[in-house]
Amino acid sequence: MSAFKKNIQETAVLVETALEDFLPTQEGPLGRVVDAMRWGSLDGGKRLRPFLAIAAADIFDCPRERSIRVGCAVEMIHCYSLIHDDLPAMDNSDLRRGRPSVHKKFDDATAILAGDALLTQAFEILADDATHPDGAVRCAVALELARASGKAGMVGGQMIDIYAEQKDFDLAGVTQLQRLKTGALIRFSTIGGGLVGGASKEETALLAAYAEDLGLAFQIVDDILDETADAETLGKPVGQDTEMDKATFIKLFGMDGARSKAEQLVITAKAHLDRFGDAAEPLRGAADFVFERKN
Ligand code: GRG
Repeated sequence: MSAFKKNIQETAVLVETALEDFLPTQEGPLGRVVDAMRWGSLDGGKRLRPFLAIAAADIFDCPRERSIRVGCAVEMIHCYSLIHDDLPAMDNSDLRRGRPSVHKKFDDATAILAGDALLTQAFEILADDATHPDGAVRCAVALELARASGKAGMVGGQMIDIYAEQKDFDLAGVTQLQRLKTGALIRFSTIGGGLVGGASKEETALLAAYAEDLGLAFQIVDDILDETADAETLGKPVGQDTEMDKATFIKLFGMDGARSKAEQLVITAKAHLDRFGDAAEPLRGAADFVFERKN
Protein backbone atom coordinates (compact mmCIF):
# COMPACT_ATOMS: atom_id res chain seq x y z
CA MET A 1 0.00 0.00 0.00
CA SER A 2 1.35 3.46 -0.89
CA ALA A 3 2.31 5.87 1.89
CA PHE A 4 -0.55 8.12 0.83
CA LYS A 5 -3.21 5.37 0.94
CA LYS A 6 -2.04 4.38 4.43
CA ASN A 7 -2.11 8.03 5.44
CA ILE A 8 -5.66 8.74 4.18
CA GLN A 9 -6.94 5.50 5.72
CA GLU A 10 -5.48 6.42 9.10
CA THR A 11 -7.03 9.88 8.88
CA ALA A 12 -10.38 8.37 7.88
CA VAL A 13 -10.36 6.28 11.09
CA LEU A 14 -9.77 9.41 13.18
CA VAL A 15 -12.56 11.22 11.36
CA GLU A 16 -14.94 8.28 11.73
CA THR A 17 -14.34 8.15 15.49
CA ALA A 18 -14.87 11.91 15.83
CA LEU A 19 -18.06 11.84 13.72
CA GLU A 20 -19.38 8.98 15.89
CA ASP A 21 -18.75 11.12 18.97
CA PHE A 22 -20.54 14.09 17.39
CA LEU A 23 -23.55 11.96 16.44
CA PRO A 24 -24.49 9.64 19.34
CA THR A 25 -27.73 7.72 18.80
CA GLN A 26 -30.77 9.02 20.66
CA GLU A 27 -34.01 7.48 21.92
CA GLY A 28 -37.45 8.72 20.92
CA PRO A 29 -38.73 10.50 17.79
CA LEU A 30 -35.65 12.74 17.64
CA GLY A 31 -33.57 9.60 17.25
CA ARG A 32 -34.82 9.21 13.68
CA VAL A 33 -33.07 12.32 12.39
CA VAL A 34 -29.87 11.31 14.18
CA ASP A 35 -30.09 7.84 12.60
CA ALA A 36 -30.47 9.48 9.17
CA MET A 37 -27.51 11.82 9.83
CA ARG A 38 -25.46 8.78 10.82
CA TRP A 39 -26.59 6.85 7.72
CA GLY A 40 -25.57 9.76 5.50
CA SER A 41 -22.21 10.47 7.10
CA LEU A 42 -20.72 7.43 8.88
CA ASP A 43 -18.82 4.50 7.42
CA GLY A 44 -18.34 5.68 3.87
CA GLY A 45 -16.60 7.93 1.41
CA LYS A 46 -12.97 8.66 0.82
CA ARG A 47 -12.86 11.41 3.47
CA LEU A 48 -10.73 13.47 1.08
CA ARG A 49 -11.90 16.84 2.44
CA PRO A 50 -11.04 16.08 6.09
CA PHE A 51 -7.73 14.63 4.90
CA LEU A 52 -6.90 17.93 3.18
CA ALA A 53 -7.86 19.92 6.28
CA ILE A 54 -5.77 17.76 8.60
CA ALA A 55 -2.79 17.53 6.22
CA ALA A 56 -2.76 21.32 5.71
CA ALA A 57 -2.97 21.94 9.47
CA ASP A 58 -0.17 19.40 10.10
CA ILE A 59 2.20 21.61 8.06
CA PHE A 60 1.95 24.14 10.90
CA ASP A 61 2.11 21.52 13.71
CA CYS A 62 -1.50 22.18 14.64
CA PRO A 63 -2.82 19.88 17.41
CA ARG A 64 -4.82 17.13 15.70
CA GLU A 65 -7.79 17.56 18.06
CA ARG A 66 -8.34 20.97 16.44
CA SER A 67 -7.83 20.05 12.79
CA ILE A 68 -10.02 16.93 13.11
CA ARG A 69 -12.88 19.24 14.12
CA VAL A 70 -12.36 21.33 10.96
CA GLY A 71 -12.25 18.10 8.96
CA CYS A 72 -15.50 16.87 10.53
CA ALA A 73 -17.21 20.21 9.90
CA VAL A 74 -16.42 20.15 6.17
CA GLU A 75 -17.31 16.45 5.89
CA MET A 76 -20.70 17.19 7.47
CA ILE A 77 -21.32 19.91 4.89
CA HIS A 78 -20.23 17.54 2.13
CA CYS A 79 -22.53 14.76 3.41
CA TYR A 80 -25.48 17.15 3.72
CA SER A 81 -24.93 18.18 0.09
CA LEU A 82 -24.88 14.54 -1.04
CA ILE A 83 -28.08 13.77 0.93
CA HIS A 84 -29.93 16.73 -0.60
CA ASP A 85 -28.44 16.14 -4.07
CA ASP A 86 -29.83 12.59 -4.07
CA LEU A 87 -33.42 13.73 -3.35
CA PRO A 88 -36.07 13.29 -6.07
CA ALA A 89 -36.22 17.09 -6.50
CA MET A 90 -32.54 17.11 -7.48
CA ASP A 91 -30.60 14.14 -8.86
CA ASN A 92 -33.15 11.54 -7.76
CA SER A 93 -30.49 9.01 -6.93
CA ASP A 94 -31.20 5.78 -5.05
CA LEU A 95 -27.59 4.84 -4.45
CA ARG A 96 -24.83 6.63 -2.57
CA ARG A 97 -21.54 5.29 -1.30
CA GLY A 98 -22.68 1.84 -2.38
CA ARG A 99 -25.87 1.77 -0.28
CA PRO A 100 -29.38 3.23 -0.41
CA SER A 101 -29.38 7.03 -0.29
CA VAL A 102 -30.84 8.62 2.86
CA HIS A 103 -34.30 9.37 1.42
CA LYS A 104 -34.57 5.75 0.21
CA LYS A 105 -33.56 4.32 3.58
CA PHE A 106 -35.78 6.78 5.50
CA ASP A 107 -38.04 9.25 3.59
CA ASP A 108 -37.76 12.63 1.87
CA ALA A 109 -38.68 14.75 4.89
CA THR A 110 -36.20 12.94 7.12
CA ALA A 111 -33.49 13.31 4.46
CA ILE A 112 -34.09 17.07 4.20
CA LEU A 113 -33.93 17.43 7.99
CA ALA A 114 -30.84 15.23 8.30
CA GLY A 115 -29.06 17.39 5.70
CA ASP A 116 -30.14 20.58 7.47
CA ALA A 117 -28.97 19.24 10.82
CA LEU A 118 -25.55 18.24 9.44
CA LEU A 119 -25.19 21.69 7.88
CA THR A 120 -25.94 23.47 11.15
CA GLN A 121 -23.89 21.11 13.30
CA ALA A 122 -20.83 21.87 11.14
CA PHE A 123 -20.95 25.49 12.31
CA GLU A 124 -21.67 24.45 15.90
CA ILE A 125 -18.43 22.44 15.82
CA LEU A 126 -16.40 25.34 14.43
CA ALA A 127 -17.85 27.87 16.89
CA ASP A 128 -16.96 25.72 19.91
CA ASP A 129 -13.77 26.85 21.63
CA ALA A 130 -12.38 23.31 21.39
CA THR A 131 -11.73 24.16 17.72
CA HIS A 132 -9.36 27.02 18.62
CA PRO A 133 -8.90 29.07 21.80
CA ASP A 134 -8.85 32.32 19.79
CA GLY A 135 -12.37 33.42 18.81
CA ALA A 136 -10.98 35.41 15.85
CA VAL A 137 -9.51 32.23 14.36
CA ARG A 138 -12.76 30.32 14.90
CA CYS A 139 -14.67 33.14 13.27
CA ALA A 140 -12.28 33.26 10.27
CA VAL A 141 -12.65 29.51 9.70
CA ALA A 142 -16.46 29.65 10.02
CA LEU A 143 -16.61 32.62 7.64
CA GLU A 144 -14.61 30.73 5.00
CA LEU A 145 -16.81 27.65 5.37
CA ALA A 146 -19.99 29.74 5.10
CA ARG A 147 -18.69 31.39 1.92
CA ALA A 148 -17.62 28.07 0.42
CA SER A 149 -20.95 26.38 1.15
CA GLY A 150 -23.50 29.06 0.33
CA LYS A 151 -24.67 31.02 -2.67
CA ALA A 152 -21.15 32.16 -3.58
CA GLY A 153 -19.95 28.55 -3.36
CA MET A 154 -21.48 25.07 -3.43
CA VAL A 155 -25.16 26.08 -3.37
CA GLY A 156 -24.52 28.63 -6.14
CA GLY A 157 -22.80 25.95 -8.23
CA GLN A 158 -25.66 23.53 -7.69
CA MET A 159 -28.14 26.22 -8.79
CA ILE A 160 -26.23 26.84 -12.01
CA ASP A 161 -25.93 23.10 -12.56
CA ILE A 162 -29.68 22.59 -12.24
CA TYR A 163 -31.02 25.60 -14.10
CA ALA A 164 -28.44 26.99 -16.55
CA GLU A 165 -28.68 26.09 -20.23
CA GLN A 166 -25.45 24.12 -20.24
CA LYS A 167 -25.18 22.99 -23.80
CA ASP A 168 -23.50 26.23 -24.88
CA PHE A 169 -21.12 26.45 -21.91
CA ASP A 170 -17.54 27.23 -22.91
CA LEU A 171 -14.45 26.49 -20.83
CA ALA A 172 -15.02 29.58 -18.65
CA GLY A 173 -18.62 28.51 -17.98
CA VAL A 174 -17.77 24.93 -17.05
CA THR A 175 -14.83 26.07 -14.92
CA GLN A 176 -17.00 28.58 -13.04
CA LEU A 177 -19.72 25.98 -12.41
CA GLN A 178 -17.28 23.41 -11.07
CA ARG A 179 -15.22 25.94 -9.12
CA LEU A 180 -18.38 26.68 -7.15
CA LYS A 181 -20.08 23.29 -6.97
CA THR A 182 -17.11 21.10 -6.05
CA GLY A 183 -14.07 23.38 -5.91
CA ALA A 184 -15.23 25.69 -3.13
CA LEU A 185 -15.40 22.95 -0.46
CA ILE A 186 -12.06 21.47 -1.52
CA ARG A 187 -10.54 24.96 -1.30
CA PHE A 188 -12.11 25.48 2.13
CA SER A 189 -10.80 22.14 3.39
CA THR A 190 -7.24 23.14 2.63
CA ILE A 191 -7.29 26.75 3.79
CA GLY A 192 -9.50 25.90 6.80
CA GLY A 193 -6.77 23.50 7.94
CA GLY A 194 -4.15 26.18 7.32
CA LEU A 195 -6.09 28.82 9.25
CA VAL A 196 -6.67 26.65 12.32
CA GLY A 197 -2.94 25.82 12.19
CA GLY A 198 -1.91 29.48 12.11
CA ALA A 199 -0.92 29.91 8.44
CA SER A 200 0.06 33.45 7.41
CA LYS A 201 -1.82 35.32 4.67
CA GLU A 202 0.84 34.40 2.14
CA GLU A 203 0.82 30.74 3.19
CA THR A 204 -2.99 30.65 3.03
CA ALA A 205 -2.84 32.05 -0.52
CA LEU A 206 -0.44 29.26 -1.55
CA LEU A 207 -2.73 26.64 -0.02
CA ALA A 208 -5.70 28.20 -1.84
CA ALA A 209 -3.83 28.13 -5.17
CA TYR A 210 -3.00 24.45 -4.64
CA ALA A 211 -6.60 23.63 -3.75
CA GLU A 212 -8.07 25.51 -6.71
CA ASP A 213 -6.01 23.46 -9.17
CA LEU A 214 -6.75 20.30 -7.20
CA GLY A 215 -10.50 21.00 -7.18
CA LEU A 216 -10.61 21.34 -10.95
CA ALA A 217 -8.53 18.19 -11.43
CA PHE A 218 -10.92 16.38 -9.06
CA GLN A 219 -13.92 17.45 -11.13
CA ILE A 220 -12.33 16.49 -14.44
CA VAL A 221 -11.57 13.03 -13.03
CA ASP A 222 -15.18 12.90 -11.77
CA ASP A 223 -16.38 13.57 -15.34
CA ILE A 224 -14.07 10.84 -16.66
CA LEU A 225 -15.27 8.31 -14.06
CA ASP A 226 -18.91 9.15 -14.81
CA GLU A 227 -18.25 7.92 -18.37
CA THR A 228 -15.80 5.09 -17.77
CA ALA A 229 -16.46 3.50 -14.36
CA ASP A 230 -19.23 1.11 -13.34
CA ALA A 231 -21.87 1.88 -10.70
CA GLU A 232 -20.54 -0.78 -8.34
CA THR A 233 -17.03 0.68 -8.25
CA LEU A 234 -18.33 4.23 -8.02
CA GLY A 235 -21.04 3.45 -5.46
CA LYS A 236 -23.51 5.69 -7.33
CA PRO A 237 -25.26 5.72 -10.70
CA VAL A 238 -23.03 6.44 -13.73
CA GLY A 239 -23.48 8.05 -17.16
CA GLN A 240 -25.84 10.72 -15.89
CA ASP A 241 -23.85 13.67 -17.29
CA THR A 242 -24.07 12.38 -20.87
CA GLU A 243 -27.70 11.38 -20.44
CA MET A 244 -28.63 14.89 -19.29
CA ASP A 245 -26.32 16.58 -21.84
CA LYS A 246 -24.41 18.30 -19.03
CA ALA A 247 -21.48 20.57 -19.74
CA THR A 248 -18.40 18.55 -18.82
CA PHE A 249 -14.66 18.83 -19.42
CA ILE A 250 -14.91 15.75 -21.66
CA LYS A 251 -17.37 17.53 -23.92
CA LEU A 252 -14.89 20.39 -24.23
CA PHE A 253 -11.58 18.54 -24.49
CA GLY A 254 -12.45 14.94 -25.40
CA MET A 255 -11.42 12.03 -23.15
CA ASP A 256 -7.65 12.24 -23.79
CA GLY A 257 -7.65 16.03 -23.64
CA ALA A 258 -9.52 15.98 -20.32
CA ARG A 259 -7.09 13.45 -18.88
CA SER A 260 -4.04 15.51 -19.85
CA LYS A 261 -5.68 18.70 -18.52
CA ALA A 262 -6.19 16.97 -15.15
CA GLU A 263 -2.59 15.73 -15.18
CA GLN A 264 -1.35 19.25 -15.87
CA LEU A 265 -3.45 20.68 -13.04
CA VAL A 266 -1.99 18.14 -10.60
CA ILE A 267 1.52 19.32 -11.57
CA THR A 268 0.67 23.00 -11.06
CA ALA A 269 -1.19 22.22 -7.82
CA LYS A 270 1.92 20.56 -6.38
CA ALA A 271 4.17 23.42 -7.55
CA HIS A 272 2.28 25.80 -5.21
CA LEU A 273 3.48 23.70 -2.26
CA ASP A 274 7.24 24.13 -2.87
CA ARG A 275 7.58 26.67 -0.10
CA PHE A 276 6.40 24.11 2.51
CA GLY A 277 9.06 21.48 1.72
CA ASP A 278 8.64 17.95 3.04
CA ALA A 279 5.83 18.99 5.41
CA ALA A 280 3.51 19.24 2.40
CA GLU A 281 4.21 15.70 1.17
CA PRO A 282 0.74 14.43 2.24
CA LEU A 283 -0.90 17.21 0.19
CA ARG A 284 1.28 16.25 -2.81
CA GLY A 285 0.12 12.67 -2.31
CA ALA A 286 -3.49 13.86 -2.30
CA ALA A 287 -2.97 15.53 -5.67
CA ASP A 288 -1.61 12.31 -7.20
CA PHE A 289 -4.45 10.35 -5.59
CA VAL A 290 -7.09 12.64 -7.10
CA PHE A 291 -5.69 11.95 -10.55
CA GLU A 292 -5.35 8.20 -10.07
CA ARG A 293 -8.55 7.52 -8.13
CA LYS A 294 -11.01 4.91 -9.38
CA ASN A 295 -14.06 6.02 -7.35
C1 GRG B 1 -27.49 20.01 -2.64
C2 GRG B 1 -26.54 22.26 -1.95
C3 GRG B 1 -26.39 21.00 -2.69
C4 GRG B 1 -25.26 20.80 -3.36
C5 GRG B 1 -24.93 19.56 -4.04
C6 GRG B 1 -21.69 18.28 -4.15
C7 GRG B 1 -22.98 18.43 -4.87
C8 GRG B 1 -23.65 19.73 -4.76
C9 GRG B 1 -23.54 17.43 -5.54
C10 GRG B 1 -22.98 16.09 -5.63
C11 GRG B 1 -23.07 15.65 -7.03
C12 GRG B 1 -21.76 15.26 -7.53
C13 GRG B 1 -21.63 13.83 -7.85
C14 GRG B 1 -20.78 16.14 -7.70
C15 GRG B 1 -19.49 15.79 -8.26
C16 GRG B 1 -18.35 15.92 -7.33
C17 GRG B 1 -18.57 15.30 -6.03
C18 GRG B 1 -18.89 16.22 -4.93
C19 GRG B 1 -18.43 13.99 -5.87
C20 GRG B 1 -18.56 13.30 -4.58
O1 GRG B 1 -17.43 13.56 -3.79
P1 GRG B 1 -16.42 12.42 -3.38
O2 GRG B 1 -15.96 11.66 -4.59
O3 GRG B 1 -17.39 11.50 -2.53
O4 GRG B 1 -15.32 12.99 -2.52
P2 GRG B 1 -17.11 10.60 -1.24
O5 GRG B 1 -18.30 9.69 -1.16
O6 GRG B 1 -15.81 9.86 -1.41
O7 GRG B 1 -17.06 11.53 -0.07
